[in-house]
Amino acid sequence: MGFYNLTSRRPQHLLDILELGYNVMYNDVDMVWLQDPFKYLQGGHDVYFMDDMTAIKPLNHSHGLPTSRNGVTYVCSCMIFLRCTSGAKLLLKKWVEEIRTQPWSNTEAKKPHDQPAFNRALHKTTHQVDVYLLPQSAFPSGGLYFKNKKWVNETNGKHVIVHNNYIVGYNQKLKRFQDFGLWLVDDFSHESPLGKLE
Ligand SMILES: [Mn+2]
Repeated sequence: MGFYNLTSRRPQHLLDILELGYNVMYNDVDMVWLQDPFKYLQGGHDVYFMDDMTAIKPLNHSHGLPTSRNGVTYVCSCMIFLRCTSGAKLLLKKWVEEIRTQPWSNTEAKKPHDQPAFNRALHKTTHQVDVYLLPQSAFPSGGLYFKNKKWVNETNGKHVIVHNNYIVGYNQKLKRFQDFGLWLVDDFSHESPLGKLE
C-alpha cells in the first residue's frame, strides 16, 4: 500500500522539480549502476526511459516509443530522465491525470499503479513529447538480465543500469543481487556516508 501511495505521487514530485528549472534523473532503489548512464542520454530529447520487455531486441533497435499490436506498451517507470522542457512537463501532467482518472488499473492489487498510467500518458502525448527509448543492451529489465545468461554473455560490457525486477520481496532481491555479484554496497561501505547497510 505504501508503495502504491508513494508511486502515485511520483509524477507530481518530478513535475515539481522540473518547475524549479532542473532536469531530473529518477530511478528505483532496486537498480544497480555499472557504468555512467549520463553519456547515454544523447540528443536533446524531452524524456529518456527503458523498456520492461523481456524479449531480446536487435542491438540497433529503434529509440522511438515502442509499438505493440494491442496498443499496450511496457515502458518502465523505474528509470526516467526528464529535461526541464514543456514536453516533459506535459507528459508528467498527463501522467498525474491518468492516475487520477483510472487509479485502479492494477485490478489484481486494487491499488493505483503508476506504470500503466505512464504508458497511457506516453501514448496520449505522442506527437507533443520527444521521447527516447534507451538501448536494451545497456538498460535491460530484470526479466531479461537475470534469466538469460547467454544474452548477458553476448552483451558483456554493455550493461549500464540493471533493474532487479521480475522478482518480489526485499530479501529475494538482495539475494539475487548477491548471487549475481551485483551487491556492491558492502565492498564500498567505507566510502559511503551511510556506512554498511544492514
Ligand atoms: Mn523496481
